[in-house]
Amino acid sequence: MTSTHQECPPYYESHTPSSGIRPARARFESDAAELDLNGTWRFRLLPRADAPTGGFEDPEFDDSKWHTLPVPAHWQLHGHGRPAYTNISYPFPIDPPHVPDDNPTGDYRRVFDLPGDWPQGPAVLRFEGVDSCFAVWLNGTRLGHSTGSRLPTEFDVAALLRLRGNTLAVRVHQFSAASYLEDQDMWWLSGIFRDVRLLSRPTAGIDDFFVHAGYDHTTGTGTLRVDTDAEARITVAELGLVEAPANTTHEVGPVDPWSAEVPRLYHGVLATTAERVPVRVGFRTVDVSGGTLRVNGRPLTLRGVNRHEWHPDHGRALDHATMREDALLMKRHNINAVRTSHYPPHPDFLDLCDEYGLWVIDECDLETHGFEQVGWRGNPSDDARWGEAMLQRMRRMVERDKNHPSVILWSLGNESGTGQNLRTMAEWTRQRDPGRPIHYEGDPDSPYVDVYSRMYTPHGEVDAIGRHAEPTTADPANDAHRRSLPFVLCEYAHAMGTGPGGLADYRDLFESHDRCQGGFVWEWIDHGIRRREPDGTEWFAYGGDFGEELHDGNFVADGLLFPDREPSPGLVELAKIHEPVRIKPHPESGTVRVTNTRDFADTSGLTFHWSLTREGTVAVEGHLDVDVLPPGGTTEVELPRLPETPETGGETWLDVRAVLDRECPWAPEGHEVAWGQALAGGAPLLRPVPAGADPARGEGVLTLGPATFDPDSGALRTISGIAVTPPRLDLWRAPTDNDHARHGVSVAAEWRRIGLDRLTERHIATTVDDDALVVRTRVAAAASDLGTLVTYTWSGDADRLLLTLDTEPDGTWPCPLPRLGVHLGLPPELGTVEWFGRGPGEAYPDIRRAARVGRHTRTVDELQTPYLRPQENGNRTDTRWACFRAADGTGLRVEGHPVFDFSARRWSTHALDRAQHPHELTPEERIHLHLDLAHNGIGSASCGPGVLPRYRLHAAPHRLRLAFAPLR
Ligand code: IPT
Repeated sequence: MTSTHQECPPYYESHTPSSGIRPARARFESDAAELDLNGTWRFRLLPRADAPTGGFEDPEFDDSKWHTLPVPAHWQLHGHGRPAYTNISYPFPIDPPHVPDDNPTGDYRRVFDLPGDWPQGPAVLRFEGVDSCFAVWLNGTRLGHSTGSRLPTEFDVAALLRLRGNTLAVRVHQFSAASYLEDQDMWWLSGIFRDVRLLSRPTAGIDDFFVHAGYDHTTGTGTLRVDTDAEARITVAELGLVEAPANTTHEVGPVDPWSAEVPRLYHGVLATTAERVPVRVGFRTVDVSGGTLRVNGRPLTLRGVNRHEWHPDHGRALDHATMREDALLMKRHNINAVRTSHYPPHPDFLDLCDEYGLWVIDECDLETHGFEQVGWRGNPSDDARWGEAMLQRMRRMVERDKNHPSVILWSLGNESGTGQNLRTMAEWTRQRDPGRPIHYEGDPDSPYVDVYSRMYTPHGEVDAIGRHAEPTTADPANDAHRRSLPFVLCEYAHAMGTGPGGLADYRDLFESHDRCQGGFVWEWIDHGIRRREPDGTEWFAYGGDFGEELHDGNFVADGLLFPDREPSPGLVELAKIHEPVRIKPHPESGTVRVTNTRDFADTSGLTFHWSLTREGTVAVEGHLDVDVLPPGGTTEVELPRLPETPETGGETWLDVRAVLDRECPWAPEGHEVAWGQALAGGAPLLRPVPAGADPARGEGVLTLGPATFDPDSGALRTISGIAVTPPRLDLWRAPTDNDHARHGVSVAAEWRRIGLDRLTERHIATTVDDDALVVRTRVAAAASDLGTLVTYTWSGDADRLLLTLDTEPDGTWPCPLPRLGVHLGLPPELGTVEWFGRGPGEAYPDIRRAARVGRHTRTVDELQTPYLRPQENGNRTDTRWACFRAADGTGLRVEGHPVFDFSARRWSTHALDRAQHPHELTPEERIHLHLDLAHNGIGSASCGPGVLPRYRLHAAPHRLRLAFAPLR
């Protein structure tokens, strides 16, 4: 037997990106006929790409035994094969352009009739996205093949169409040569995952067009030019433009410009005798001038997020409602920009950005990150054989999306190293669309881009860049070019698990340097896949949950939204950081300072309310008249005369809120966009530190005020009959993803090394004197000589108990402490917490701006934040007092002297640390209550800088004072 060697590579292992496809063009709707081919298709999954087709492309083929599969969809999310997650690693050997023999291949079939009134003439079959490589047959004839998963592909089909019984057959390979260009940090998911349509293309219709709508900010006038090969005329009635010729620049006089803040669109029609295309025109001019990125002459502040397309049930096959929800959620959280990481989104999303107003960096479907793991050897970006594939990707994105006013920057792709092919992409783009600057982060020399872009840059370095003082590179010419560019953080503040900390500090840098024009938080949404236990319990899977051999665990869960689009505390914080107006009440002078932080919009549409609360209850409130402020404007507004604050009525806070005064396209009337608060006087309702009770020894028990103790160990047993497990020093927390720091310095590893997760307590002495019980211990871990000397001093009066906890480090600690406080156990019925302090959400030293001082109520279960991988969460800070109550209202009140942090959960820190998913956590027969002096900050070291020095909790002598009182 002779072996055959395949000389000519199959199309799915070829550098050639496609065959038989039409040239790229703009995506638009028109009055020409079209047929939606989404819906239920026939489907079978084969294990290899070279599996014989068995004639499935033949219209006579019998597919009645096949499965059905919806289009659009990923087959792995419908029971065929399994999802797999890797970040940087290719899930196959790096052997370009080859892919493994085991290459899941999906065959799709669909039979369709044309509507009776389907017009004669050209017709185009359009796929908006197929992952990763596919070949198409219509009525048995092969049309060609294509790659570029998140890019459209069109085939001419008129010659093959018939009125009835058209058979469309599509073969899709999971892996192909193109997979080397699609190494984005996301699930590997395959199939026809975006829309499929048949489009009639009238002979004298409009194949393509390019709207250029410029705005001259010095005169306030616009120009409009529509380039097209068609004999077309443009009408924008509102501008007095009626059937004006295409390919001519029209001076349209004064216009309202488009911006993300005021997304003014003019509706028009581009028409030939055969076709009418509705167009939406937004007048804006983007440039880089004087070292800043400007739109309509004004420098921008990008308050952005990186958005992958994600739905917990449908993966990257998003429906329109989900896309809209994303846009609305962004607007409602004061986000003004999106980087479409790392591929062009479903085109409808860009329509929504035009409509609601979001600045967009449209990013090409390109990432070759896995080559970094082999020292960038063989990276396609610098290999001429990949030149056409890479350029075609750029061309298909730019042509598809060029008519969106929201798109202000083109991005060449993500993490693809350096090389000539990237330069060629940039050069082609600049020539095709001189109206948009070019972004690419991956080339530190930045020679062919228009903005200097970096990711996860620590605060200190951002500050240096802001001062044009970044370190030099080998090439002075590149340095000079780069220093002339505006700076953008295309990724920062990695929103994985608890956090990200340090957002406010980044914002301060953006505001203090003209060169720093903001950035894009990584990332918008956790890519968790919804799963259900037999009992119906839902949870979200991440890498490794489908048995992948190679995976990156929960690194795919690093979003500001949970997979079900519930905002995480990180998003709530971001909304606060990015408030479009900043409000600073000054109760002492009876004024409020209001600053409009927007770049384009004034403050009309906002209305201001003030309220004075005492101990969290509104005492008086009213409306505040604030003049309309221009962008960047500030005013000092007089408050109405506030009533005197009685010294004893509780702590008094002045809150001022800015809300929408009417419904707007993205939020209802009354939606809060900003707030500020300040202490106006009074003192919290805390009784003075109790004293006076004498400890009394009884039989096997020591009594002090409302409490009983073990007379030997001095361990607390009960408070007013409520059995507790005694408070003990606790220094450990279940490490967050940021503590673990996969891509940074792991403080969690250090905590474990010194044994903070296995502390033991050695009793030193219990002394009882006139009015106090004093217990001294040394807390330390096996195999370590580091320790903490602890003194618990208990005192009280008839119905209150005071704990003064003094700690002193014994030895030299190599790292910050996770937390410092006590852990105690409460009866499980005390499941409702009311507290006065910051809330309602969780807060830590470097992520606490969104937490307001007030009176809040949550159940213990509601205090938990369900990060996809369980970890420290749910801390409440600056607490003056907290009441833990049973259903009948009885319970325990804890007071801070002056304040404390608390968290309460139905499982231990160890259980929290061990669990891989929230649903694995099972309630215990007690509530674990943590009362802390402080926590270490959170930082963003899961990918980026750690906790800034000012937010670290150091081992040092510390004192925490808490009072306990029964609630009857
Ligand atoms: C960087 C990637 O660009 C992005 O896609 C994502 O993976 C992110 O970080 C982390 O979630 S790569 C990083 C290791 C610098």
